[in-house]
Amino acid sequence: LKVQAELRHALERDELVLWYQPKVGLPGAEINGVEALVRWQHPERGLLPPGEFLPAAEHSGLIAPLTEWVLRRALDDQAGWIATGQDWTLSVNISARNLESTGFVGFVGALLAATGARPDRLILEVTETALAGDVETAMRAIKELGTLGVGISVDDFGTGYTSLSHLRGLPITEIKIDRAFVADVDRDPQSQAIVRSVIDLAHGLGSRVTAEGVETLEIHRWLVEAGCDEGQGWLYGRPVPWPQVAAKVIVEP
Ligand code: G
Ligand code: G
Ligand code: MN
Ligand code: NA
Repeated sequence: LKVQAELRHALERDELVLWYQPKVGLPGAEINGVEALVRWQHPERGLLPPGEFLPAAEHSGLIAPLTEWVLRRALDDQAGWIATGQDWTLSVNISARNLESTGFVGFVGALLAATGARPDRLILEVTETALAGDVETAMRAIKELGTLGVGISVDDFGTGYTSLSHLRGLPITEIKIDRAFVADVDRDPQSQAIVRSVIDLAHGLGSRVTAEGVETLEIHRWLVEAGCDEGQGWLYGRPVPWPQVAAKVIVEP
């Protein structure tokens, strides 16, 4: 309860901050886009990671204003980097609760119209578990978001409980392979089989595929060889405030 009251104040006092992590094209690792990752600059406890306050936000109804704050701020930052000539896509994580709330799609549409942001440069990341709750409502919202022209990404793919049948008919533009499978993909035959099939599945559905948690050059090389489209992870760049976003470019013979 204390954290809820504090979080309400945090939203009013603008204590949340967004950091961005690069998403890079393979094989060269040029920046294709960035993912916004929220933090809370708490007056006493310092910079808090999302795991410390997102669950409370989701249980208290504060996730709606929080996601709205994130989308507004992130689109504003994106306008800043577009002004400096960086045509990066913007990925924003949304919660299952957002998809269940009636005003959400309308909010996104109105915000795009008000800011003039290009819908096809915005990607909304939905975790697989978002499709495991009120599936009908979530699927309807995702279809409506697709109609707005925004990209839809399935985050942490492979760890949730989604039936593959839920993917059918959804306007999915990207699948992100969970870092649990990526961490040892250069060494473990089972991870290799799983990652290869997700790459195949994504391409078969006409989507792009992104590997999360790329930490080493060996993993990067394996993903390039396997035909993965994009990577994200500490090898290329950690989350940072947007003016500092840069990626380690990989040049191989
Ligand atoms: O940045 P970090 O690795 O601590 O993120 C931890 C988790 O928090 C990730 O799974 C990420 O998807 C989630 N997350 C980060 N920012 C946001 C946000 O703005 N909204 C939502 N709903 N989840 C977020
Ligand atoms: O679930 P989601 O993809 O939204 O989570 C993003 C989270 O993953 C962020 O909190 C980010 O800090 C973390 N992350 C990003 N790259 C790496 C990485 O290479 N290794 C590890 N262990 N975590 C990462
Ligand atoms: Mn994500
Ligand atoms: Na993820």
